[in-house]
Amino acid sequence: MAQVSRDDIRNVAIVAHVDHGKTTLVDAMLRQTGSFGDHAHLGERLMDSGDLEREKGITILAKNTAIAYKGASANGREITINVIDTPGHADFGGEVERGLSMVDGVVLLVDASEGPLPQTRFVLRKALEANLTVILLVNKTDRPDARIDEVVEETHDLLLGLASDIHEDVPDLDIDSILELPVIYASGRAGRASLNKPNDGEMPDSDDLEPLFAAILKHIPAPTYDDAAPLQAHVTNLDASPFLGRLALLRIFNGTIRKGQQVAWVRQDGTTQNVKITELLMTKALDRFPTESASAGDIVAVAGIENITIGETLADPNDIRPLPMITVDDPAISMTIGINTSPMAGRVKGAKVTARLVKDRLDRELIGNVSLKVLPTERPDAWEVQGRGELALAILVEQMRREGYELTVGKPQVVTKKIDGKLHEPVEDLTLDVPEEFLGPMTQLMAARKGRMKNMVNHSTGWVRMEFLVPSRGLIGFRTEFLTTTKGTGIANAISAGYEPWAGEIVTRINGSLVADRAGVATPFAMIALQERGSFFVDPTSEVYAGMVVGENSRADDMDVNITKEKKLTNMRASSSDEFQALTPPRKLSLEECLEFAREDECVEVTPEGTRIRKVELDANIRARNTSAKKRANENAAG
Ligand SMILES: Nc1nc2c(ncn2[C@@H]2O[C@H](COP(=O)(O)OP(=O)(O)OP(=O)(O)O)[C@@H](O)[C@H]2O)c(=O)[nH]1
Ligand SMILES: [Mg+2]
Repeated sequence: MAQVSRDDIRNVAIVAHVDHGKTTLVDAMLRQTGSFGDHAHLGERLMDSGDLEREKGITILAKNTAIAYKGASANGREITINVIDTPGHADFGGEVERGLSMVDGVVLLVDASEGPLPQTRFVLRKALEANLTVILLVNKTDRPDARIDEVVEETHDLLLGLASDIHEDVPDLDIDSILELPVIYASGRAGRASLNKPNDGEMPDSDDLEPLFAAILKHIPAPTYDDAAPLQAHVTNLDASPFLGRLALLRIFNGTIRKGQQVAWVRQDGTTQNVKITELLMTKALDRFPTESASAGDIVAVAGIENITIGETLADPNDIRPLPMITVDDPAISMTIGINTSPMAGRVKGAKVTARLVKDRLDRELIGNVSLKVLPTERPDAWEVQGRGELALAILVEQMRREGYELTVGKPQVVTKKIDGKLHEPVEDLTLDVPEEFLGPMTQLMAARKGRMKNMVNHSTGWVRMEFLVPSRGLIGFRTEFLTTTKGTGIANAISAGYEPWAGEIVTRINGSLVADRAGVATPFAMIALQERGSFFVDPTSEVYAGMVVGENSRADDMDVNITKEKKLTNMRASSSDEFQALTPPRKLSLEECLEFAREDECVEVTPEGTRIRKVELDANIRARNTSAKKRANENAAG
């Protein structure tokens, strides 16, 4: 039994806060090594291959690519660098945790101007806990507002803080080597990196990324394995191929896996089953190719195991040694997802509307998405779906919408917990970067949402950074208000910070809704007459139903309105184009904005053709009764 290391491979993950430039850097690494091949025409951010990823400009799923490196530091050999590009948005933290289970080290990217932010802390903590080697890459040195020295210092402080935080849990943590971590300065977009620090706002002094490749080869440990151990391969991710069906992405830790071989599949529930490897695939750049065998250190995909899932192990049937299951942090936000129950359900031709179809789709999502949970509700046609954050859940709904589903989606809620018999709720560390002038309004905004200020730094650039501990509940619908208050200039970042005792009532939306009181077609005439009362979400001539939210009231309470009223024909007729001109254009709410807007007694109707906000209870009389009952209950509780 000897530990052997494989010097022809490096497995590394790129981790960072959202938008710090991970995917762009991976592009540049692929470009420099000539790995693009047929994909050169695809343009920027090649790893962001999902439709939603390209549209939103963010990475949602962790993905791997294999770079065949033959540059100067390879000394004439070819070295395979498996790079995992991870998402930076906090809602997809589960993806990062899995990505880390595949690699032996990470490149920690930090934006040369923004510095370390909440997700930097999260990913770095996970990397240190897994005892992975860290290379620091200060990215975007070309930014005119770069402050490279400060950012390096802040990252060192963060490292030191984290190391002392976790050193009890990770006894073999080598704090000295952590603090001597290699630092690289780069502009990922320009494809340049150097060990020499450029001046703030300038390019690194090297023409390409060679210094980064050199650092990866030098500092990221080559995979090691036990040459006498049997096969142990860990399922760290899932993918699908139109020809082969489900693919399981494996990191092989020991032994060899061959095409056609029988292996033992150790399942989540502890049972074991023998399966045959019908297809074995190796990644090269952005494509997968069939291969005959792969061994310890390799990252490969296998096809043909239908229900295989993340965290499971493929092992030697004669000597089964399961690897630990992959655990991720608990979900903090939930919402109900059910069939479309609006009067307009089923209008879209071919839409998927039945409870069975919806449930099957949710179950399928669970297989690939470990940070999600689906629980039953009192209704047979609705489920409680729990996830890391609002965005993660909104993206699931958006994906289902595009696949042709019709749904009713409830307002996002927090997942509470009883700790020592007391109600607790999830809280988040929130970092706000705003121009100084918004300091006052921000403090007010956060106070209303029960945020507690923990720290404030004035970068003396006219901008301040404020850190709050705030209930996750207070952040539902926060983004819109924050952007309005800061006139679109502010940057807000939040990350889960565990559970705290319930903070009491939080009112997040001041204005009530304008609710259609009958079914019909919205007329410009009615809308012009009503537009002083608030703003609309629906177009004139669009169809509405009783109980549908057609706009935002300028007052606090809800108002039932007749938006279908026709002009009396005896009046002088103005041409309808005049009418349209007098009408303020309605606000078009995206799915996420609809979810943010909806109040407790409202929900969102989602169809392949669009989204509508509606009252959960469509009947105005029942709604009025519910409201007065609630009022009485509140008065009684107060009195
Ligand atoms: N100035 C400057 N901008 C850059 C550089 N690298 C990337 N960017 C820009 O930063 C933005 C984010 O880049 P991405 O590569 O998508 O960032 P990411 O870290 O992959 O983002 P997520 O995956 O969503 O976390 C894009 O608008 C890039 O054009 C750089 O070196 N300099
Ligand atoms: Mg990305």
